[in-house]
Amino acid sequence: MAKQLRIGMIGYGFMGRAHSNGYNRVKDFFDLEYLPVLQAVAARDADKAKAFADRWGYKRVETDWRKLVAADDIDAVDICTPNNLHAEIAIEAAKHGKAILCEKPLSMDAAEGERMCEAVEKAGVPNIVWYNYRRIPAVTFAKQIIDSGALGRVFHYRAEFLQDWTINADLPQGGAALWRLDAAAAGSGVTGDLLAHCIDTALWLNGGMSDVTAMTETFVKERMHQLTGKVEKVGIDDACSFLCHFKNGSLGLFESTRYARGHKALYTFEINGENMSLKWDLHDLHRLQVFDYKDAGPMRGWKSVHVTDSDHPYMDKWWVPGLAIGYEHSFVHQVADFLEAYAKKQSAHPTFRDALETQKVCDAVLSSAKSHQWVAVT
Ligand code: NAI
Ligand code: SOE
Repeated sequence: MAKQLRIGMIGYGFMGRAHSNGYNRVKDFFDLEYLPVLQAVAARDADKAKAFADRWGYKRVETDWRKLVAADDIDAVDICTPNNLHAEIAIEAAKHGKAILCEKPLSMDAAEGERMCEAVEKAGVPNIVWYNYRRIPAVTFAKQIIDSGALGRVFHYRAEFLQDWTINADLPQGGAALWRLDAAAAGSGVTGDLLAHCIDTALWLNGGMSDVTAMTETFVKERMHQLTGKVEKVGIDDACSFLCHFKNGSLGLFESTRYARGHKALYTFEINGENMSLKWDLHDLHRLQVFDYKDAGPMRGWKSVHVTDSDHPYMDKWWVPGLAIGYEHSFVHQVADFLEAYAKKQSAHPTFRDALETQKVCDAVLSSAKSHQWVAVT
């Protein structure tokens, strides 16, 4: 009989659903000492929270997250709220000795993130941040290849995350669904929302960055604010591009925007080493493109590896070789890895401390865009 980890979830939007699906599915596919129990969900609207709880199988609801993080029947708190609430909830949950799974970005800025790290480390509670793209099998496979040393010296890393959903100048900012356009709720625009994913993956695959130079743009400068009813200045970055030096001597190039007409969620990365290059694209997420310099002769070329065989990361848990899985499985994998570490009283990666490194890069990027100078990542 598996031991129980009773989950208290805060927020029932997009990520509330993705995580709940992860908790529900994990028991069917992974053999684990601990299994999640959907104990309670907290949200301000009692009826909506109840409807969510009934649909996904939560036992009860709270309308005040403070009650949820203090409750005796909760072992782990899952933070699925807009970014401006992550720190307050996490610090309170740590005081109550709860394990914490927090959505990305960790915090509004690095100073706030540092306080979150100190809180979980002082309390000694397992913690993780939902940078879920790490756990798409083709991305984890890229990590294994890079760690094996097969690339040799790395020269370049480039990544982009492109969307197009805010081009309409009549779109309001703030409030439900549109909090991402409100700097007070989101912290920043594409830098913290989209580039944070690219940065997390890059730091994981290619190590730390030493400095950055960036430019940002806010194409629509004023929008109606849904909460105040007034037209207000837009404080977020709509687009951001930056260059960086990695500590291993390689050069980085990153771009993100919500103004790339036609692109909904094009996350791609590429890494070029002296012996091998790897390329990945979220739209074709089960494939890893590999160029191996060892494949000399007229047949050399890019290989498209279908990362669906049982010797590929996580794939032995799913279907027969050749059958693909999708976006939602990255959350199932993250739950499984979290639970496995939890059983050993450890944290799975990325921990709050790991995610703070991404926050430091975001801060440096935003500071460079303002000053038009190279900024050290400290
Ligand atoms: P959403 O807008 O769909 O849901 C946010 C939820 O938070 C809503 O249920 C809202 O009612 C609730 N909420 C807001 N204020 C609250 C309060 N004071 N008390 C309790 N609940 C409150 O947002 P979404 O897309 O689920 O984003 C949530 C977080 O997840 C954000 O930090 C975002 O950056 C992150 N995210 C991460 C993704 C990933 O790929 N890992 C994908 C999408 C979002
Ligand atoms: C924004 O549209 C968004 O949902 C981000 O918030 C997520 O982090 C990203 O994974 C997909 O796009």
